[in-house]
Amino acid sequence: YVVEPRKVTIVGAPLADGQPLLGVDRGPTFIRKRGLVQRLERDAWRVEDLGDLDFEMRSGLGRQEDFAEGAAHGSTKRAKMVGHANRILYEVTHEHARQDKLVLTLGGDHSIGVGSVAGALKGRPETAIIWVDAHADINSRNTSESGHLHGMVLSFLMNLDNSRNMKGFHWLNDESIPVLLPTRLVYVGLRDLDKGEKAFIRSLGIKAYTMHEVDKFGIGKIMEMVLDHILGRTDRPLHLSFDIDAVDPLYAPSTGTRVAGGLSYREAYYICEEVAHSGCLASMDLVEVNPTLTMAGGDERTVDMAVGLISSATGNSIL
Ligand code: 5AB
Ligand code: MN
Ligand code: MN
Ligand code: MN
Repeated sequence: YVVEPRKVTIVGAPLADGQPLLGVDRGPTFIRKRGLVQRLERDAWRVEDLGDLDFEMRSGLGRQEDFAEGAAHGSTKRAKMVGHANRILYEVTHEHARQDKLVLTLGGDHSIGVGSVAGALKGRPETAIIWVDAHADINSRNTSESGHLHGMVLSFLMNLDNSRNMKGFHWLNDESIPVLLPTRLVYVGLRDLDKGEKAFIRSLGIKAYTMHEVDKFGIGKIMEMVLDHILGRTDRPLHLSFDIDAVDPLYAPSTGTRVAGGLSYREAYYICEEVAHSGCLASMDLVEVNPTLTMAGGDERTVDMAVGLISSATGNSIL
């Protein structure tokens, strides 16, 4: 599968409402500032940067109230806002996917994956997803303990527990947006799952390469198995959804949900290099970079890692 020769669309999705911490909405700005466009142009991409989408919505409730301790306990937080923003993102990503471009979405928290993947699936229905993350992000409103939408992305895309009927997400009930099939998804880097998430992954038979398998087989073998599982001999479009918290906090500390024991610096790059090597990358998200969570200069390292990973996934090879 090949996108129109070396045309990439960049879209900033400055959303923070899928989780409690402010700052992740500034991810796209920081990633651009560290030279993303220049890197892509240097690698012979024709870049169209759409800038950041405007997600403003007048709603009665402020986010502080929604995320306050005990507020609306056990319920999904800011569904209207997150659903609304994702609808806007979906319209844009779908349009550019349809035009056969490589579509690059900069988060924002991972809840923006609803719109970016829905756009990819509508524009290119054969799309398969590689989800690189410490977390599985497959909670439904029935299983989520936090109510944070950045941990519920795949339940919308797969319509688990009838998620598409949640307020804010009705737009997903459109026959032209294919429901994501369990066989079209593969995880890499998992190490922090909720009980309900484990049950979904087991019962749906989703291929999941956790950190245990990365340790056991090594990242070289893992990527062979990943690409074999979702591509096999076919040549279908790949969507890479890369949550920076998949990377060990040693190398990418500026993110809201850090989990120790993650991908090494080289393992993270290797994943992106192999995706590039497949020749099938059609869309990508880089999410959860929160440059305002600074610890010992962490923000620069994290943002530079984000830029580097995008650069590798889009074909910048070492030699
Ligand atoms: B991220 C947790 N499973 O549902 C939940 O960062 C964490 O997009 C979700 O991967 C982490 O709140 C979401 C505990
Ligand atoms: Mn995630
Ligand atoms: Mn995560
Ligand atoms: Mn996170």
